[in-house]
Amino acid sequence: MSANAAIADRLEEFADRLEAKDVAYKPRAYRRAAENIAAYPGDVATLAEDGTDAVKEVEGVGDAIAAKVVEYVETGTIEELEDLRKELPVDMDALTSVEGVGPKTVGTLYEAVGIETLDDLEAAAEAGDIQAVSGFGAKTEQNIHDGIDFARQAHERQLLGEARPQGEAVKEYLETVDAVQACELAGSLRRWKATIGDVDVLVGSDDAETVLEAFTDWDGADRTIEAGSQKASLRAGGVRIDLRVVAPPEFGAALQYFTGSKDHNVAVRNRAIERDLKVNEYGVFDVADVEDDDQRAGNRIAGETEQAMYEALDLPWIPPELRANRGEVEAAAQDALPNLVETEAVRGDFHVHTNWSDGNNSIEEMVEAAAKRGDEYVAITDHATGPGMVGGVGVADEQLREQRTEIRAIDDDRADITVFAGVEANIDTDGTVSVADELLADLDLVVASPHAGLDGDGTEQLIAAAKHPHVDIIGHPTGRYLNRRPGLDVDVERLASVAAAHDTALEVNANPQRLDLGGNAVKQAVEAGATIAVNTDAHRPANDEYVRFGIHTARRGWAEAEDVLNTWPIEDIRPFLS
Ligand code: DGT
Ligand code: CA
Ligand code: CA
Ligand code: ZN
Repeated sequence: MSANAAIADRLEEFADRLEAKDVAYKPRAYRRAAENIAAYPGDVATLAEDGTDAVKEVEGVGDAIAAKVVEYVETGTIEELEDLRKELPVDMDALTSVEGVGPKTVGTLYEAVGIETLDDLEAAAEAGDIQAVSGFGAKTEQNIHDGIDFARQAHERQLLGEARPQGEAVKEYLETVDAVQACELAGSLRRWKATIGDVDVLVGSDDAETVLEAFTDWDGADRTIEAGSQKASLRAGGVRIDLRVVAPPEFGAALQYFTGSKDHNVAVRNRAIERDLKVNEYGVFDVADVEDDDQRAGNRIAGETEQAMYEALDLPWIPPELRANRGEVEAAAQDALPNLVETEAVRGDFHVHTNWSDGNNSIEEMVEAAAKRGDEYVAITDHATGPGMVGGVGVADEQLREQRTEIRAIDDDRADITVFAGVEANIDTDGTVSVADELLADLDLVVASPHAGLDGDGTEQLIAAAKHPHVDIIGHPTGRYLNRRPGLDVDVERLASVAAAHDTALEVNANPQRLDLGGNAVKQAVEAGATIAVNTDAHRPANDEYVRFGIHTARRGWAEAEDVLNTWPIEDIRPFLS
């Protein structure tokens, strides 16, 4: 974990524990500070060494919080936090990872039933102790019970958005080591899977010893898990990183093998067998006249590059995102692989928040950030008030009119970028959209998203929204939160064919906590003819980096540039939106 993330984590916990005690306002201030520290481009620990005034440079950090940051950096603990931990000796992180259990619930359940851990929570739910607590009922107890298993499993996998930077950092470091001749990320990280069990890194080198030594010496490592003669594993920022070192002539074979997925590898191996060939992590071998069952037996016909591995099986190279055994080997055999969309093709973003709702920055700042990365258009889509919008972060219809006027003025001022005036409306339990029709008609773009409380699988409500004449994009269609809640079990095929017929795009929300739609769903949507919109749902300029996670998720769904609205030129966007 980076130093900033560690500091932010402590402040988040502080906020949780204050909230558990029902303290007003303060938790929000701590959370805001934590967010800003996590997103701060410099090293906050270095600021802390210069004292509290330096730390106050970070937005949203005042005297009290700055003092705690300095205390934490100097001593490794925060005394007040330690006191709060003693007062409420619960595993806050684990308990709040259960859907529907927030810090306040944790506080209440500790006071009433003495629940400290996930195991306690499960036992209490099974004994009916939770429904006996005032303010809880049998339904709440059942929901909590249902959420426990999911929370347990989820805790074991890392988000792509967290693991990818770790993998890239270690790769960048290894590439500076002389003995390293080739280095690639492999495994689920190379396939851009939404969650990652561990990070796999592959190095081609004749000097494994030196490479492994450099690896375990990496200063991003927290500790070494194991180290052998050809491979080692370490823990860094909460992620396990496995490194394997292979001889350069076998690098391509190892890369193909360790990229997976297992199912893809099985399909590739079967194709080899049909051709009297053998594929494994050492190469492709002609085994027509070979009895020997040694792994390297036979006449090696490929191994140094991945390209050659596939070529030996009469296949073009298959992009890693497609390697899931969902028809990619058959498509490759017929030379019918999709021409996948690239991050560089993105021209704009259709889902951005500002401080008019729960975003962190002004409209001007968000527009400037989009222009700076070279976007040709951006849509400002703050939350509308309505069902599912807790805490009053939504913008009422009247203010939306005002905001539209302001956005139009900013758009007129800027020659370099087109700014669309939009809104993110809620899809209600009956499929209606939470903003007055005549206002929707006056906006350039409407994102309609499910936020809370949709019944059943949500398909009917989403379809109703997709048919709405003013809705342009269905935002994060399943509402999933990776590792936190599974989301609606939407019939994507049906939704997508309606969306296609009504010129409504389906979003790939690129926030690494969501990646919604996910790869499988994108594939169904694209096959049904729907257009995909890859959006950051940015709440601050730094959320820029989400774009690539969204695009690679779209690639997992076989999306080509023309399937993705954000790659279209503005002349084509306008008719799609109107
Ligand atoms: P993860 O780490 O759970 O997110 O998923 P992967 O795909 O990274 O899986 P991992 O780290 O266990 O192994 C990396 C790759 O190595 C995997 O994608 C395919 C290959 N691999 C590992 N074990 C086997 C195996 O038993 N059979 C085959 N065919 N391939 C394997
Ligand atoms: Ca892995
Ligand atoms: Ca692994
Ligand atoms: Zn949003």
